[in-house]
Amino acid sequence: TPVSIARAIISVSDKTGLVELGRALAAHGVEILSTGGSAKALAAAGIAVTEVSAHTGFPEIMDGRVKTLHPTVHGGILARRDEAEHLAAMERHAIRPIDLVIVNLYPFRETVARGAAWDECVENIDIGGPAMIRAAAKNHDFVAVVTAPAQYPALLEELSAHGGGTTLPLRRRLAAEAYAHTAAYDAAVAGWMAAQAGETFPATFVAAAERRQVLRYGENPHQQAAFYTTGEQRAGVATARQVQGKELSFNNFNDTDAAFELAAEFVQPAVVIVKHANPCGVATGATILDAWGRALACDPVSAFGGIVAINRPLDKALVDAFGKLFLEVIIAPDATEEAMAALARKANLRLLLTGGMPDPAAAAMNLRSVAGGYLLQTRDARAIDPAALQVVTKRQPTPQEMADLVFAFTIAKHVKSNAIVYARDGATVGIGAGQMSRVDSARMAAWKAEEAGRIAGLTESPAKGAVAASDAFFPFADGLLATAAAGATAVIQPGGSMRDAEVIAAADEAGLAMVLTGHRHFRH
Ligand code: 93A
Repeated sequence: TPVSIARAIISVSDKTGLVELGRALAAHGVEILSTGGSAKALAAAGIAVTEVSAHTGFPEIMDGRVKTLHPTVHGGILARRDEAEHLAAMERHAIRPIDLVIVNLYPFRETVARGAAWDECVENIDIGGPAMIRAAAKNHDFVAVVTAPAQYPALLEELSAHGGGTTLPLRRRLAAEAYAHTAAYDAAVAGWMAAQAGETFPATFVAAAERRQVLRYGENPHQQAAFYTTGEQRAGVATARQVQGKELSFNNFNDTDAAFELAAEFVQPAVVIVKHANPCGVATGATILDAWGRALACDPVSAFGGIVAINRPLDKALVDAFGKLFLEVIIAPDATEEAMAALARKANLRLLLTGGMPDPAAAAMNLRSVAGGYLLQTRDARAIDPAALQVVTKRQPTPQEMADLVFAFTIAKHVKSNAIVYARDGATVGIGAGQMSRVDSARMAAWKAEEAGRIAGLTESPAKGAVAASDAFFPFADGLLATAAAGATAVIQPGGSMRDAEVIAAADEAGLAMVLTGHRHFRH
């Protein structure tokens, strides 16, 4: 049988939907207790409300640090209504039951995010709120707890359906959500404090992430999956608005992230086509339409069912250029009305708009799991430093080759290792990804280029006259020679192998220009 609500406590920082909620509760005959600001907002809307200080007979003290931390409040929340001793204690201490707790916490994360000073961040660590939330969640047999305006509709529906009462299944669900909420809140505080103390890797790692969406399945249909977001405002899959299309799958999230992060590396208009988290075509150009044609030409076969990321607003010309090609997701900072109208015809195609591009140099964490643990590292935010580039061959790269080398190496950073990327005139012409041997990647990329050339009806491989990038050094000359055999004229790689001298000599002998970056980009 539903538990009816005689009394509720409302103490909310986010006052969205507060008045409507208060009205609905009042209509169900609920007595409302509330703290300073919340009480003021309710009273201003003409809703009958009792200040918590009046209820407890104890004032809010210490600038509000102590306002609900009182046995009259916590006893009212925690008392078991089926325990004679608890009921007697309530009687003895004039504690009246509180059957509904509506609390949302001081905006700690938001305060940190806007760059507030230490003291202000600390002041925004909520103590009384989590105490009430945790107490109510513990006593979910009798008490319902709500922590966000997004939960108000479900609560009000429940009250309407059950004569002003709440049912145990809902209270249990809310209790679980409440503990997840306070845990994520404390994790954010812990992470911030560790960061302030200069600790990148605190002794205990806690991820402050909240479930956004349960996905239909994981990487495979027999796996279950969900998407969790950290609240970080980085433009991308977590913050994007989905304008149209089917729900994103686990693989879609992963691939779209890979595509957009790569698109964000370029200043010029750029198009990235991704399959299985690897780019299969990337190009920059005067316009995204120009870039599209050349990105697609790199590997038109793999582009089928691909994810497309661009770093400029999607326009109708590009939508038209997609033609009948089957794509899974498009992610862009924005889109014109015309483009959206044209894309609407492909009802299943997902369109994500992010409102901007993420900073490729931003610091962030990268997490993956292994049996029995997690590996945590700072994200690969490194870019080529033009001043650090070192030409080590007799032949100097031409300015066009140099531009293409930088372009190709930037892409190699986003290709699973071992990665070899051939590029020409701001477009990839062959990508070799994820091979166990670097020579195989070089050969694979050359073969891909040849195939694309054949499809385009060319008489020679597009790799001929292109440049090549390697994500890590060549341990032997064979990988380098494979790029020369494919027709590359210039190569970029980190350098640092024991056999650098041998590799440089081979480059000279093959007439290649070679540039060392001094840093590598493994990606596994
Ligand atoms: O400073 S607190 O940790 N001490 C408390 O006793 C307390 N009780 C509720 N913060 C406390 N709260 C928080 O106040 C709530 O979690 C809510 O975020 C906020 C609502 O304050 P007001 O109603 O004055 O706007």
